[in-house]
Amino acid sequence: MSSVLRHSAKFTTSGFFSLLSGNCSHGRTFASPYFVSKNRYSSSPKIKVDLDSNNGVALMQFQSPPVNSLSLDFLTEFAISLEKLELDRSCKGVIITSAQPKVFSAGLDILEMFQKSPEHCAEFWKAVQEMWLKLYGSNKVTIAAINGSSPAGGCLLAMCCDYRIMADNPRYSIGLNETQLGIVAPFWFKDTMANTVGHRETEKGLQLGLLYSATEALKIGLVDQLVPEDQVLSTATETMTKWLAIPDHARQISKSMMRKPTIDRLLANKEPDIKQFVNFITKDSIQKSIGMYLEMLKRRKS
Ligand code: CO8
Repeated sequence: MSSVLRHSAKFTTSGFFSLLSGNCSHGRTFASPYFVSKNRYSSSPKIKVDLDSNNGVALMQFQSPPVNSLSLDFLTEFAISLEKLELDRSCKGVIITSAQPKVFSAGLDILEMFQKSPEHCAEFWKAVQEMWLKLYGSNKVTIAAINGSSPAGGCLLAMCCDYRIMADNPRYSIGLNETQLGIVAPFWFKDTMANTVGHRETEKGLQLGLLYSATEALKIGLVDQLVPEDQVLSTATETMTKWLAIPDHARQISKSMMRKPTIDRLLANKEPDIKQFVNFITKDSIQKSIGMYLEMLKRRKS
């Protein structure tokens, strides 16, 4: 299944670029007997997508136990789902949330970077790049409904959205904690964070690998709003209505104006970025750090 998905996924970066070129086509939706106004857009093993035909809002729910880690299969499904929505004119906005308790996403699947061949690491990193290019460059209004912890790649994913609503729960944290694993967030993770919270907070957050509590995240602007856990999704829906009230072309062009220079930087450096990742991640010392981190995760559990 995953190899089929991988082969069918010849991605182009849509979003802003299709807006500029006017290249847009209709996607197909599939009626579900379980939803009156919602179409079960897709229900792949790891991500469920429902599109509400009344308001054009898609709900993308991560359902990859135990912690929605971003494996190669997950990233491939994510890119395909988002591409389908991107090409569907009836879809106006996407709310991203988790169907797993306590975790929005644990970030990149560490096992994809541990004791793997350079070829595998390269393929994995390309999928991470595609996830970021598609989500950060999406023409749709994107809202992260963060109903659990969201470290590292999970934080990146949330930062790619236009607006972030987080559950007001002291047990949840969010941030780019890569240095705690002995690894370094690449320049486009750093750029995304700097674009979200500014240079100084990014400098501190990245060096110390800070995971912020929900309250701290709100204070530095890493999330836009905290609400009780049971209101995360309803608040996301209300917020979406406000964003969708803005004329779409004006909003899209404004978004593009803000994000395109950052996107262009990765587009111009995709291959060197992959090479750099592979060289770095396959080093013995880095593999040792990752191994120790995995051990720590297991020990913490017991
Ligand atoms: N990848 C793979 N497996 C994971 C991950 C992950 N990111 N996170 C957790 N798991 C596994 C655990 O090892 C555990 O496995 P097992 O059941 O076999 O022991 C299982 O998932 C459940 O984990 P927990 O018991 O810890 O679940 P909790 O609900 O208690 O906690 C958390 C959930 C808070 C998400 C916690 O699991 C956690 O902190 N995980 C680590 C998150 C993390 O540090 N992620 C960083 C990933 S690196 C990244 O995203 C960017 C890398 C950029 C690379 C740049 C290189 C150049």
